[in-house]
Amino acid sequence: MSTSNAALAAWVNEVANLTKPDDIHWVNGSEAERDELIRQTLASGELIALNPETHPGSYLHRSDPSDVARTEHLTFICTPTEEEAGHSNNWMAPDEAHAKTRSLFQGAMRRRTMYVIPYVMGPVDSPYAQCGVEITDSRYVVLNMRKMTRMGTPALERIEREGHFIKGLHSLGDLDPDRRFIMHYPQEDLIESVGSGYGGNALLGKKCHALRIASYHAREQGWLAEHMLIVGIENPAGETHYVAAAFPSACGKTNLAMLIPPASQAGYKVHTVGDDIAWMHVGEDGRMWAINPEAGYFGVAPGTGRDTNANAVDMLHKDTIFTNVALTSDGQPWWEGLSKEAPAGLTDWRGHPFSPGNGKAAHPNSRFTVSSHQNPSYDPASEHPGGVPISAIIFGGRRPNLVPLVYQSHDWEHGVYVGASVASETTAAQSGAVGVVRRDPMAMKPFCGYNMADYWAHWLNMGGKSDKLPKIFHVNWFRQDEQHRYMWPGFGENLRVLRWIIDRCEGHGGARETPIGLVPTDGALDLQGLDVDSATMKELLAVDRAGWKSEMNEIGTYLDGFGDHTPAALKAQNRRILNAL
Ligand code: OXD
Ligand code: MN
Repeated sequence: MSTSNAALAAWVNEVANLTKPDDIHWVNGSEAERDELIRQTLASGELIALNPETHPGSYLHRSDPSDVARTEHLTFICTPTEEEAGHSNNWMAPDEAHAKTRSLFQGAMRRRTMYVIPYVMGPVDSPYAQCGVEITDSRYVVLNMRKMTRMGTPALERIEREGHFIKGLHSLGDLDPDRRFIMHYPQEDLIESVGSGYGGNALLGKKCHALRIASYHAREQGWLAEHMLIVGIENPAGETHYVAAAFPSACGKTNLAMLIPPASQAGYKVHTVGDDIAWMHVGEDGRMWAINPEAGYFGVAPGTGRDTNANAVDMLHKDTIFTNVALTSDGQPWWEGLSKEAPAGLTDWRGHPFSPGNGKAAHPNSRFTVSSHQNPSYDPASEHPGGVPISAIIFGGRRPNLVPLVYQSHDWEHGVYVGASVASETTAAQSGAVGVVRRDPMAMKPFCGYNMADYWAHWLNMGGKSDKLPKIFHVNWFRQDEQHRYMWPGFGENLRVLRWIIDRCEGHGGARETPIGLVPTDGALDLQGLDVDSATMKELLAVDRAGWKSEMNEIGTYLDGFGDHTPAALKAQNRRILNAL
């Protein structure tokens, strides 16, 4: 196979001349192709077959132990000036970056096959979808891209029709962290990733294309590319509201997207459109419409169990690729949280007999890759070319202290301020220290493809496009008491908070004014049958003025750090709230 698109043919040629693969394979997405890839990866040891009775079509991949998470310090935005990338990104001049990667890609695919993967982010016939081509020497990447994107022949056909595509070049290189780079050239529509096989670094359609490159174009073209789940909540009367929610990595986006209503919320249904990324456009009717550019989930396994996310457990029993989970003696995947006790005879994620003194059985950032069609709560509206209408945008983070369970912004501009000031404890999804509170505006700190402050200005501009935009909220499921116990039960019970949010969007739902925003009045949240005492509830909804003053001062300093680029409107919001406090 090859292509009638001259630019694509020339680029593939150029890459082959540089990387010197033994073979070039154009990925068509067929089942025969998948079967052959699986045969080869089983033979090479890249995949281990799981128990075919309990987990048909499912495999375990053990990555290099130094390659288990996104490496933000090795991720660069390569714009002509450093200012365009902004100080929350790592920047490298395009010439320097090209020179570095050129030497690393030189001959990197010798004795390997080079796979050319045409893919579409979004429903294949959506006007909001975008095409890309990833070239990789990793069969694991090809098999993951099959689940995470719409790829193969239909994607190539769209590229040949439209001509335009984002280029992504990936090689495992030698997996040496000292020779690992994830480079983004937004002005060249190009991504180069070398030295890592980890999802966020290697499945280039996801963070690299659908967030970093797409966010850059979204600003030019007047839409939003966001690190957000999309979920529909259907009430007992059969009306569905969709919300989009941004949380930093490993804060439960997948769980919220697949929420199962608890017994007390009978009659409600939850429909999953996406668990990680939303592309949102203002439609002709003035509402915001969102598509999920992805076709699968690359979810965090630990903590996923029948009591926390039964839909996820149910969707992982076939046709799933697991990465860095533990293995039971009868060939089933296992991770902390799947069951209370670790089964006897477990093999840990490194392939050693599990011993509790030796760390976790599954890596804390171990993952599953699965097609979204396997999710019992999958929403067929995910395939609508025009997307789904969004009623509310929700920001959140992991905040053990201070931040209430939920509050609503006064208006769009205040909502942008709320998004810009999101902070959260770091997790195992990125390499580095875990549990440190850092600012993660709109949960986009690791994913914004240009200057973060210009991104805020773009968000503010979007506010002028319509008076029917979603209302903006902030939630915090992670408040802890003095004994470090979670104060809010979370998971399915979060539906109670989503219902208040939807009530607010419909123009009812009790709320009281506070300097930081609107919080539910007594009785406005449905607490029936909930095991949280009233003192705890009061604390979860309280606004601690002294604590918020220092938070606002910190946010002010943070905003100032972006110099002239920081929109005046955000500084004014900061002053307004400080005065009110
Ligand atoms: C992810 C992440 O994998 O945000 O989605 O790290
Ligand atoms: Mn994510």
